[in-house]
Amino acid sequence: MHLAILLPVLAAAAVHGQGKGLGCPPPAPILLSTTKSGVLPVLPTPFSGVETLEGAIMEKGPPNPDYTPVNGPAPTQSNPAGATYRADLPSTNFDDCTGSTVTGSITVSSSSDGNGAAISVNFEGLPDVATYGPFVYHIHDLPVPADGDCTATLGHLDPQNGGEYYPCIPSTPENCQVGDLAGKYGSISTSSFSLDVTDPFLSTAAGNPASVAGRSIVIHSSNTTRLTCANFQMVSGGSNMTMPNATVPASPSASSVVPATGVGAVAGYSFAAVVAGVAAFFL
Ligand SMILES: *[C@@H]1O[C@H](CO)[C@@H](O)[C@H](O)[C@H]1NC(C)=O
Ligand SMILES: *[C@@H]1O[C@H](CO)[C@@H](O)[C@H](O)[C@H]1NC(C)=O
Ligand SMILES: *[C@@H]1O[C@H](CO)[C@@H](O)[C@H](O)[C@H]1NC(C)=O
Ligand SMILES: [Cu+2]
Repeated sequence: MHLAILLPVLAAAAVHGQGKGLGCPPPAPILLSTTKSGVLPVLPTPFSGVETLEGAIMEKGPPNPDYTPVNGPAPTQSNPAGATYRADLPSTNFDDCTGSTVTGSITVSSSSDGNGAAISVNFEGLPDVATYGPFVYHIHDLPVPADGDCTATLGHLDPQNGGEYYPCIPSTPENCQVGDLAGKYGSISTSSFSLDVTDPFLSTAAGNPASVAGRSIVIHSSNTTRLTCANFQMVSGGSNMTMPNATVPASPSASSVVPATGVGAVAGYSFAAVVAGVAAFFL
């Protein structure tokens, strides 16, 4: 069932590499009318489908304080001392339709007392806010492959399977997608952006489903187009691998996603592909 949704998206992703930049122009929106793990795990009522762009829901539903993720609220994490990961944005945008190259980095470290992770964000060169913003950014499930295709990172890090239809409510961050940093800490409305915050739910331990190890960061324009992306790489005290002992869930989505993205061929990251089966696809 998921394959039927996936194929047109992948076809669009292949075609949209032919513009000015790798991801420019972006593909047309696609209607999503069934459940989709990590994006729309539960259908709202009434429901007539939602439009998605590069896998993400373009217009979210109304805030729903009663909604909790399918796997429950996110647990807090005790993180190993000294583990640090950093994602450095590349020198070219995936999508340079905006004419502005986003640069900078995001660092995620075990907090000094081990409770949660310290996040430090420094982005510059964001495009014109009035035209393209506000910008959102997330930790995505899979790493960026060697060709720089940000759509291959699939969806948000979402081990609790909350999906993205109901927007993150910052006062109840345990019910947000773990990787939805913009949802929890605010979207970006300036050309330069810095943030230092401690997130209780993000892990720096390899093998933890909420870990940053082996993941990526993606920055989007306001309509969810993926502007740029980068892999989290181990700086100290951790492991570049994620979910080394995960088992592939017996769902058709997992078997269709893994070979289709080709991520399994990226050395050192192949285990990350199994996460697609338990968490999100695309966005
Ligand atoms: C989304 O925004 C991008 C610029 O970031 C633009 O090129 C594209 O046409 C927009 N797509 C839609 C469907 O509005
Ligand atoms: C993690 O992987 C990246 C990319 O392959 C590499 O640049 C980095 O040195 C690795 N870190 C460690 C500590 O092995
Ligand atoms: C992963 O598997 C290896 C070997 O099969 C085992 O030694 C190790 O304890 C496992 N790690 C976890 C976190 O389950
Ligand atoms: Cu994202």
